[in-house]
Amino acid sequence: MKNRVSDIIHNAYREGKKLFAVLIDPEKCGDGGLVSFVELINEAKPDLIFIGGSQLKESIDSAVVYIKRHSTIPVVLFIGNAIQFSPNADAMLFLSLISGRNPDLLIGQHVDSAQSIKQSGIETIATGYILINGGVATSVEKVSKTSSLSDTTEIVSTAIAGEMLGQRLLYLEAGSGAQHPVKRTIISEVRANIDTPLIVGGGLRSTDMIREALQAGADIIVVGNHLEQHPEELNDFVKTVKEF
Ligand code: 1GP
Repeated sequence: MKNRVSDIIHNAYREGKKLFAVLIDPEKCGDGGLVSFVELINEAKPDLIFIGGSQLKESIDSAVVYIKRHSTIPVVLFIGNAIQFSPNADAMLFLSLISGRNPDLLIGQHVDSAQSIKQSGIETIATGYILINGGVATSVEKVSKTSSLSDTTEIVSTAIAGEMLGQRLLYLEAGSGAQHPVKRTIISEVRANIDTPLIVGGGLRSTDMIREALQAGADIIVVGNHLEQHPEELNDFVKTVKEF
């Protein structure tokens, strides 16, 4: 079953099929919230479940195990530090924060955790993570001690460099709870210059915003914050992506 999530993503990309990933932050959800949210997820059937948080300082293994027991949707670690790691997810976005110049987040933490991640057998997907200015200083910026990018040329150059370095996915991130999502012009400029699946997330709060990101060239849409507050909208969000 190795590389299953990567295959799902790259096959969809080749076929021009867009994907929806719901983001779960176990810290914000709590046990009761997780139980009801997983029920909604099983009804709406998003393509992927991303799980993790930028602040959390403990393993998310129990949440991963719970989801794996109660859902067949692939679970992908999207974690802000090695402490959150769980070997029971289907895959892990192996993130390199290529918009920043913090060596620890470009290669340092990767070296420290490489052997234990390899031993766990989890599928890793090299992902170039690019923070884009979303109108507010996000927790990722604070935790990573890096700044987000605003200049389109710099963003495009960063994405091209990431692709040339072999990143299998590129993630344009406006930050959780961003005031405004990644601009359409930025998505389309990046799309025009790379041939790698493009994840877009941060501040997406409506089906119109999702449609706009897809039209601009996003391949995978990630929504967390808004669905924590309005879980009943999950079905519409998933439908918007599936019907695109
Ligand atoms: C954050 O891109 C994700 O890492 C999703 O952002 O929580 O704002 O949907 P939101």
